[in-house]
Amino acid sequence: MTNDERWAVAAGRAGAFNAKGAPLDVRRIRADFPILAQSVNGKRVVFLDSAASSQKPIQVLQAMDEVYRCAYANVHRGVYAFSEAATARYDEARAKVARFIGAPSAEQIVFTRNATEALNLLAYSYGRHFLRPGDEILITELEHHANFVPWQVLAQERGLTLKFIPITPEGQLDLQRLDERLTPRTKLVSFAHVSNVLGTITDPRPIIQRAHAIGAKVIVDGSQSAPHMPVNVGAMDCDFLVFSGHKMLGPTGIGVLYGKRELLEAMPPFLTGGDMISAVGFDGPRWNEVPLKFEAGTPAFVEAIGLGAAVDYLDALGMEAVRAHEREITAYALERISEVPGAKIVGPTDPEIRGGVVTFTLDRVHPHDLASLLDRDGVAIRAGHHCAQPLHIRLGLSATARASFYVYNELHEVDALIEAIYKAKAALKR
Ligand code: C6P
Repeated sequence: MTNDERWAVAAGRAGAFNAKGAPLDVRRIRADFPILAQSVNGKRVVFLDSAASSQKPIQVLQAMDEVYRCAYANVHRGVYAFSEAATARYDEARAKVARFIGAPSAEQIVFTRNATEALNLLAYSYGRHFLRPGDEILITELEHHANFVPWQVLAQERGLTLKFIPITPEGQLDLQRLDERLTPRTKLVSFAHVSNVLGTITDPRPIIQRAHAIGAKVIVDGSQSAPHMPVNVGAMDCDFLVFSGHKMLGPTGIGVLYGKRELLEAMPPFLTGGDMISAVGFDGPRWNEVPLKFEAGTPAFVEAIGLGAAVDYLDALGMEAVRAHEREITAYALERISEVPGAKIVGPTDPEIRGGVVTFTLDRVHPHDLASLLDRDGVAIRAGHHCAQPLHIRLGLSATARASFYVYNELHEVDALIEAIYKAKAALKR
């Protein structure tokens, strides 16, 4: 096999596939994830924490392994074969990500370390350059800390006002209150497309339209949507979209910032150094073109190539099918968990407006105790505030338990979760 043929296999072209509109073939998918065959405490692992970070298929592992074995050299620097091959694959990964989210061009995809870094980049570069004392930033009560703290810091530093769209008792954004929260001083609106705690799917379009009508720019945090459903930046008309590779079958250390070209071009760099300049003299630097202006230093190009393979994998499954699968498993989990005495679902109970995240509390059982007891049965869930403490304050809860699903989860894993919950209740005499 030539290197190029190996590459074609590794890049996922020979991986899982799905006829358009067909349901996911989960058994076949699971065969691509070696880790799912592992045992934990003598039990076959039931991995229900993909909202924190997903598992990786062999196609992604092979794509990265292949670069290290066959085409590894620093990108954008060498004029020799390895460097040119690595650069071509890095550029190809950028183009795949652009296509995946419907971006008009690959240059509008900036690779970052993760969604958190992308949001910090926006706060530093866009926020510090374009916002003035007295301006307002509008976020929501359900944001992850990554879409909360950078704006709190910026607001304190620059004399800005941070405002919040409240949530309804059902756990949706209260859009009745949007118009009163949007004022002529609102310059930036930033919100999660899907909540990592409530699972709530927010239709971004009405918020974006109303924000644009008063001249504000809009950031969509796609960390919990881009991995799980079709996301199209053109249809949304958002100004920026951020997400992380590690939640969508890709490796850690690679994230994405999409931006409208004119905004990216107008923004100053975030980090400075090599690669992000076009020239440096003793009198000062000149910035490189976007997106390289925002990618200082040697980028995580092997990870970007891994993300490209993850995008191939998801594309082959079809994002409609991914969403349909998660809707089905979420509906089943909502139903089964609600039947457990003392269990309360946190967030919307309608799977149509809920991503593949089911958060709950169990009467007189601390979520951490529950998660530890479930682990004895090989069931991995997350417990805590899920980096959304303000939301938990608003809900009057210190911690919650969360099961989250992805392409490799099966309905019977929800049964395993329920069985383990009953065992935990019995062990705690609840
Ligand atoms: N949520 C969870 O278990 P990073 O850490 O940068 O890859 O992603 C940050 C982030 C931003 N927005 C949302 C909506 C998120 O859910 C996350 C990450 C994980 O819920 C880890 S705390």
